[in-house]
Amino acid sequence: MEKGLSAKLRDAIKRLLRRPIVDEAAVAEFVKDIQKALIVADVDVKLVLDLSNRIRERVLKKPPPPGVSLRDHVIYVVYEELTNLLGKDRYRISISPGRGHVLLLVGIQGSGKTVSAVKLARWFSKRGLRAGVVCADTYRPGAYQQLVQYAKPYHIEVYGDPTASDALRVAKEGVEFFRKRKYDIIVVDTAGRHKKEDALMQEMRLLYKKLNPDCVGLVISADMGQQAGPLAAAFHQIAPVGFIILTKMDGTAKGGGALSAIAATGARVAFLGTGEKVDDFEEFVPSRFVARLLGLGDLEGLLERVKQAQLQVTSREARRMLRGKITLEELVSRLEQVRRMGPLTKLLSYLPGGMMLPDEVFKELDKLDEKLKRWRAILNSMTRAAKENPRILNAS
Ligand SMILES: Nc1nc2c(ncn2[C@@H]2O[C@H](COP(=O)(O)OP(=O)(O)OP(=O)(O)O)[C@@H](O)[C@H]2O)c(=O)[nH]1
Ligand SMILES: [Mg+2]
Repeated sequence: MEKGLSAKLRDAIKRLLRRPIVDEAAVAEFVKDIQKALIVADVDVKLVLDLSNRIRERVLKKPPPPGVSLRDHVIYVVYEELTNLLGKDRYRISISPGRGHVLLLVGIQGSGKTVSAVKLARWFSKRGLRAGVVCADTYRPGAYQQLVQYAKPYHIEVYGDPTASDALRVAKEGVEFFRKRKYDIIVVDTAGRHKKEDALMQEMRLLYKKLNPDCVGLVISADMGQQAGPLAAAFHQIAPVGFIILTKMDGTAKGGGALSAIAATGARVAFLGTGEKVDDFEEFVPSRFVARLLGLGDLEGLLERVKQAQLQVTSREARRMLRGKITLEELVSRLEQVRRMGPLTKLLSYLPGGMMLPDEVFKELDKLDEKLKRWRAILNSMTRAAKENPRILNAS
């Protein structure tokens, strides 16, 4: 996904990391590399210029936080700024199980609505919810058969009437059908329409008003690039768009342009289509997406792990540490708490620039993991008195 953009951004980072010193000129060069990568990915030039100004400003005007190298600081700033550019927050659909939550999918012809309707139903059913799909496309010949073909292998139920010409009627019947059966999610697939096709846009307005869906999902193909922004805005005027599914992220270098243009309108991309198969579908989490683009591992995952490891220090321990009276037992258990977050080498790969460190660092850390295990074994075999005061070991 976004292979072109990702490769270019990673190359820029590698070039920065290879430099013996990171100074103003190196930062300028790095920012230029990033600009080129984003412009090729069809991100709006003004957005790119704003972003590069902010990166330069943040990196050169303020020193990095204590303990962070300028190199890592630059990469972290780029990570944050790109995350803001591509969407900032994630979107989560809130669902009350058993209520028959209606998601109305709309979009232009060929954007990927029909396959995305099934992808979405499959995504929810993998999470333990019952999801069905209604075919409310009464224009496209074979629309119902197409839905069934996608849905059948995954045992997803489809409601439709291939002979119907009234989209609203079929949509209503479909919702009723699934609600009676206590489904959690009802995805409604509709006909493709263009913002200039008045009659079809009116039909969409009617569907929105009379069907009263819980949420409208707009399906946009990533190859629209920057055009995705105005398109999202045009649909939003007719039916308030709750979330966007950006499809065909696998087949275009313009995904960055589409994501940034949508983010600039304030709309939210919730899912990405990443291939033709029903399982080629993922939630869009901007921070995770950008971390992956930059090859930084999963920063959110790291924060989560830190929380899980619950690095808590009791007040007694804190006092002893301050007095320099920390016992071997306490020292090893502190190290073990850090260790609980995962192997030390894995932890390092979560940090900006972590994967780019020389191999020797990883080898040393592996050894540290080993040492920690050995220390624990030795400690367990020691008496309490020896642990509290290791000097008595020498005396014996
Ligand atoms: N590679 C790739 N192809 C996709 C993706 N999503 C949809 N497609 C393809 O795009 C084409 C159109 O998909 P449909 O789901 O029929 O699109 P639609 O919006 O329902 O089309 P209409 O009903 O005619 O408006 C199909 O060939 C899909 O396989 C995706 O994420 N990646
Ligand atoms: Mg369709």
